Amino acid sequence: MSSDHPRHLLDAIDSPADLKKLPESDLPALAQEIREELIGTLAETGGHLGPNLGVVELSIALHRVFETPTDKILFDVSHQGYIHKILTGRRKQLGSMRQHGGLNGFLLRTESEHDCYGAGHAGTALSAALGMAAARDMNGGAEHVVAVAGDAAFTCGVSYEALNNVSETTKRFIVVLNDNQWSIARNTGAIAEHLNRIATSPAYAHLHDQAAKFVEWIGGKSARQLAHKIKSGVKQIIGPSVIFENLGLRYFGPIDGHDIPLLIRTFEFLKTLNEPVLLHIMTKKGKGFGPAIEKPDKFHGLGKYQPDTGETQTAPTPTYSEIFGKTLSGFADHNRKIVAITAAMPNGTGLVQFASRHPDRFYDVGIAEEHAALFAAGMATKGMKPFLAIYSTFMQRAFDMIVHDIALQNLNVALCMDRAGLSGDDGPTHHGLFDIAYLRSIPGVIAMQPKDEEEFADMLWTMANHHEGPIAIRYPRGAGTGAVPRPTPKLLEIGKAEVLRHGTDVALFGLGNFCEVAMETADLLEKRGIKAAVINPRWIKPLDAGTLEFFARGSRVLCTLEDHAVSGGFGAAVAEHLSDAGITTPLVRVGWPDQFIEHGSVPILREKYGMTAQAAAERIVQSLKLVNRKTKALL
Ligand SMILES: Cc1ncc(C[n+]2csc(CCOP(=O)(O)OP(=O)(O)O)c2C)c(N)n1
Repeated sequence: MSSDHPRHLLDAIDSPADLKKLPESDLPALAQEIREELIGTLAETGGHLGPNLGVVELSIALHRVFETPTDKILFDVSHQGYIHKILTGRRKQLGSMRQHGGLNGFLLRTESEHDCYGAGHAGTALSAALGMAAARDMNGGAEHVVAVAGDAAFTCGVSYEALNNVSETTKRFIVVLNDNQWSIARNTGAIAEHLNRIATSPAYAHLHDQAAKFVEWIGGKSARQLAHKIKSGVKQIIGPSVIFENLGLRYFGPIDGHDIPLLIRTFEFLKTLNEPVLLHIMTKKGKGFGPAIEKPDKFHGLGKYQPDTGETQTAPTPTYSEIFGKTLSGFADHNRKIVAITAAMPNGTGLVQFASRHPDRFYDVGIAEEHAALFAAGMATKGMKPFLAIYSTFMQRAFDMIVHDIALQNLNVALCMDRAGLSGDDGPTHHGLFDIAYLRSIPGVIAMQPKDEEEFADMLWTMANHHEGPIAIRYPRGAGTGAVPRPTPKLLEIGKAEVLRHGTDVALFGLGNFCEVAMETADLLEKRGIKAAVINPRWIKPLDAGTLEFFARGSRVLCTLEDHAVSGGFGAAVAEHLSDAGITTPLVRVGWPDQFIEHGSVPILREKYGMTAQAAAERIVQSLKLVNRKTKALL
């Protein structure tokens, strides 16, 4: 059911002002309509269903009480911002979500004046909101600043860095801790445990009943009393406020995050305070959709599904992530030193099998990439072989740890960058287009990318048997060519490329998943009478200097192709090498241009940005023409 479906209450809402016109008694029914709309539309577009179903009431209450765009509401990660989009005039575009030219799956400052801050990575909301509050105070502004963050955002170190500065920065600041006990998988760590004790406490259940009755009774006249009751009630539970109160925020809650009148009264009260506050609300991820409640991890973010049953189609070919998990788990059967570390992505990185087979050597450290890298470094000093599996885009967080801790101390950490390359519909916050640039400048780091799944397993085996310092691998989202890994993987020679096809006019170096594109390009060139060699470089660092120079000296034009930003990428490494070696063979570099690439399907974006075999062949032909002209001019 899409947004074309008539919905009595929702049809009347095109802005937060419209929401404010509805009688409060209609709001629960509005929440129901929004849930139906989300479940129906996302069944066709895919997206972050579970997190959004959990914040329907919260989003309504926030927009009922606060005035965006004047007031600022920041959503951490912002994957739960769909209702905010619906309520701020974007309902009709909901069906275009995550498609090229349609709504982004996260919040973007360029998409709406109501999106005061964009995000996609976790843990950014509190610090950014605090910056806004400080600037407001400096300017003498009156607006409210509200940061909404999930319980897993509180596994991010940076959230505490923000809290550490709140009391000395501002007096007016509202943090909403949306506690559903789930990250993508179940939330982990001592903080999660602490929050869980509150949620499961019988005193909380009692308090919740009391609060609901209280709201009915006061009819909204004495919100201050209510808030005090909530506050003193919670103290009876376990004194959970201690952590936050000692950091200088007054703690309120926990309250039921699905109780709209209670949320409204509470926000109205919090608005009046002249001190930083943290409101702890309890919500259910996936509320209103049985399959999402049953499997919160699967329904955190997913592709198309059946709106009645939640059924999804499983891909016929295993993904790189699945092969990673299965292969590493197999290696760990025979090598007690192998340890797997993930930062809150056990499913995404394919490590679920490893976790159940080797629970004593599996660590989910929460959304804490910096800590994960340091933790791996520490393990490596004791002779362990940690495999750090993190998406390329999130590994950016750990850059300093890779430089200062892992590489500088030459520690045996295997850096596994999943989702390297274009991530497609998630958009610019999630594309893994910078990892070659940030890794290849670090002394001592070895980096590689496989052309297919068979070579992937060989590379993982090579990593497991490398004991001389950091070694990194990047691999794309989804499946590759479908090449099945051999039963016994092969040890690869570090720094040795693979020549797949010979040709004397042009040499194509197709890195990783772009090896296939290079092959296609060679076919297209062949049809035009141009003979092209195709090389699978395998190694980003060290480059196979011998093979590169051999083809550079023997060809009229060189071409590099990669699923990475063209600046600082593999092609840039080749250009630097050629320049240093005094080789002047023209080089065509195919890579993503020096700009942030929007969201959309991979084929559409490849076409748009000239990342296809046709576009590469055309550029090569033009370059050859130029060479021919120059050659003739010289004769
Ligand atoms: C730095 C970083 N690492 C990992 C992720 C992947 N990720 C997206 S949402 C999410 C879980 C968020 O959980 P929580 O903050 O509790 O919000 P909820 O989805 O439960 O509403 C994770 C791990 C990310 N977005 N950013």
